[in-house]
Formats: sequence, C-alpha cells, structure tokens
Amino acid sequence: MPHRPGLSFRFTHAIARTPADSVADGLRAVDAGNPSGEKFRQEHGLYVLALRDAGLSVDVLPPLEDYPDSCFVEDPAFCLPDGAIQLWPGAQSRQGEGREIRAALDKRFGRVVELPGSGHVDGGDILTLDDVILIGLSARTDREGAEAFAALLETWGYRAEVCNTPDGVLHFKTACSTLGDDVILATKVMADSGFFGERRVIEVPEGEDYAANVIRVNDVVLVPEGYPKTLAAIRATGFDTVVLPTHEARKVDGGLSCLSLRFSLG
Ligand code: CIR
Repeated sequence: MPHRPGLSFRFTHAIARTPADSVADGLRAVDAGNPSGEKFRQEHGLYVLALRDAGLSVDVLPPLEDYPDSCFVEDPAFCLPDGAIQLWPGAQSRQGEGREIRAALDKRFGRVVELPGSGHVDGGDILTLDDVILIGLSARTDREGAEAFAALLETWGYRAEVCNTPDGVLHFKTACSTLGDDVILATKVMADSGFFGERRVIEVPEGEDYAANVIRVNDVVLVPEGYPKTLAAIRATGFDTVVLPTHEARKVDGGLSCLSLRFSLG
C-alpha cells in the first residue's frame, strides 16, 4: 500500500449517533453503575462540538432505543476516502447496527459494500495507519471476518495485517491510538506487543490505561478528562489537545474513538 500521509487523521466529515436512554443497558465487562442517557447526551454534545471545531462536518443520527450500544458508531462500519464498509459486529445485541447505519453511509459515499461472508468485525478493532491497516482479533472480531475484511481492503489498494488483541482488552483500539505521523499512544501491554514495528510509541502512564483511546482529528488530539499524566505526555510530544468528559461512555466500556466514524471526502 502506498504511504498516504494523513490517512489516519486528516478528516473532513464524521458520523455520530445520539445516545439513547437504553444506553443504561449497554454491554460492559465490569459493572460500574448504569450510564444516564441524559448525562451521556450532554457529554456527546460536547464531543460533536469538538469535532466541528476541529473542522469536520458532522452528521448526528437520531438515538436508537432498540440498540443500547448504538451511539458507538465506530463498531458497525468502517470508512476510507474511497468508500465505506458495513460491518457485522460480533456482539449478538449489536448485530443489527450495521443495517441501521447503512443509509447514513449511502448518503456520504458513492461506494458502500457489506463485509462479505459470515464472519464478524467490530470497527473498534481496526486501526488505520498511513501505510497499513491493523485488524485486531478479539472477542468481537473473528478470523473469518478479519480475513474477509483484509481481502476486501486489498482490492481497494490497502494493505491490512491481522494481529491478536491481548486478552482482556475489549477492542484493539481500546488500548492504542494513532497520533498520526508514525506516533502511537498505547498501553504497556500493547506497546510491548511488537505490532507497531519501528514507529514511535508513547506508553500510557501506569493507572491511566483508559486514556490510550484518544483521537487525532486534523490539528488536535481529543483526550478523555481525568488522565493528567497521559495528557501531559501527549502535550510534551507537541500536540494541541482538547479534553472531553467521557464518564458516561466509560461505564459501558466506550471511549472517544467509538463515538464517531471519521473520514475524508475529496
Ligand atoms: C460494547 O461493549 O460494544 C459497548 N458497550 C462499547 C463499545 C465501545 N466501542 C469501541 O471500543 N469501539
């Protein structure tokens, strides 16, 4: 795959979905109390504003009460400048979310295809870098899905590599993010994984693993509130940052990347 500078962080558009009240029933590994739909919508509003301030045009879709986790739009689809892929998420309760987001993809992209076969891929397991797309196998993304996805990307001119997400990590990107320009932010276990080759890896300081999920959007990095050491490390690397509350998303294992699909259209 040719090196495409900025593929991982230069964006013009995003799609997000307002959290439903049913988010209180969202999936989670450990119960830390139910998120409140109302508080989540306040945090989500700030998130959408931050994306707009970073220069994106944001389509905000209406809440879907039938799908408690549907505000995490990163999981049922994947977007590139060339087109979008409707995915089949790995959790039973989320499998219909791909169909639900299809119209929003069709509105923005001339080419939208479904993940072929009967495998599963969650978008949270896909890390787009400027010269390779990493796909993490996880409890949500199986080998059949990952290989079908990689083969599809190849026909679009992209190179994908399949990696094993470490045990106990929900999604590959739960534990790492790209800051662009060959700089990765990762938890210690991910930093030690060897997935990132020669790239520079900033290790998330101890006790702040949740803050490994940040997003670089054009000239800023969005960082969750409450992780001062990670924030300082990102700033020390020379990035401008915007801090956002993600307290409600966190209660159901969600982070900043999960809340939008970000892409660049000609
Ligand atoms: C889930 O378990 O599917 C949701 N409660 C959280 C999804 C977070 N999405 C992501 O990491 N991409």
